[in-house]
Amino acid sequence: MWLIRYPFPPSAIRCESCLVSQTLDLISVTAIKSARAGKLIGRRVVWLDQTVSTNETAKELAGRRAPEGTIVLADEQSAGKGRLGRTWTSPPGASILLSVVLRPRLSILTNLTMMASLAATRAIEGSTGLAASIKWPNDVLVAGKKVGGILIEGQLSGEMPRFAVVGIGLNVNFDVRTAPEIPETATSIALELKHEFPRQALLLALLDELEVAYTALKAGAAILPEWRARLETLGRWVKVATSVGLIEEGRAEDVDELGRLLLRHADGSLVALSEGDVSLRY
Ligand code: BT5
Repeated sequence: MWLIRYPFPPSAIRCESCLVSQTLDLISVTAIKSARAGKLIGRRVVWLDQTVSTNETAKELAGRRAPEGTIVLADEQSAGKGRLGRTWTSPPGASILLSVVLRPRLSILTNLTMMASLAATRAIEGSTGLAASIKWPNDVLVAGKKVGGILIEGQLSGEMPRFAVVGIGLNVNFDVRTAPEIPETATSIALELKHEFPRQALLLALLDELEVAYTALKAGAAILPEWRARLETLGRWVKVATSVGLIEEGRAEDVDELGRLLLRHADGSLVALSEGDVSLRY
């Protein structure tokens, strides 16, 4: 199948339509499997050259009793998903597209975005040396720009979670400037480093950090303080657009144990928001 590819760096061979198999930055499934031996995250590895969305594949597998820790990885998504029906853009072979099947207890379900964004920022810093931060609730930032996003989906059985899928997309060797649908507030690891970076190294670091953060979360260890410290949103005057069409404006004062944003309105009243899109004012 012929596909549009966004080359990086722009000065490199320009190829408007390349075969996926010509992708240079390969991920080795064998190396991932051996690195994850004996671990929870990645105990089963599903690699797909192409899929609709790794989250969709992971949900399907989870519904068919895939064990906790199963990971789904793809080189390309034909309909990558953001929150609220939005699209996640990724050219073939240039991004990390990962979904993890988890079976968390109810009490930690709302902390999964916190856990995943913390793991992603730690992995970026540890493997690339770039400083990374978080824009509440689910944006992973480098140099103040969006380098990745988190999408948590799941299914409940009565009140109990049947499974959760943690979807993580990271722009690695993606020249986001070539994709008109992506806002100017986006970046990639390669753009920030000014050279290409092996996806494999970042992916292995990410799986390690997910293991550490999820183990801590399950054990009841506090991951909130570090997540809070990485939130660039706090202390700023923000506007939050919620999915039900409300606009809340005020100072992003703090976050609570559930990961909700505590917003102080100009009249002094406080509201706890569990979701929304933040625009930073100042
Ligand atoms: C997110 O949604 O940021 C969650 C993205 C999750 C993607 C992963 S990839 C693996 C797994 N499988 C999936 O199908 N999804 C997950 P949200 O906060 O709603 O942001 C979406 C918005 O970000 C879009 O409407 C665009 O404005 C912008 N956007 C789209 N692609 C982008 C990219 N590659 N980099 C930066 N911004 C992007």
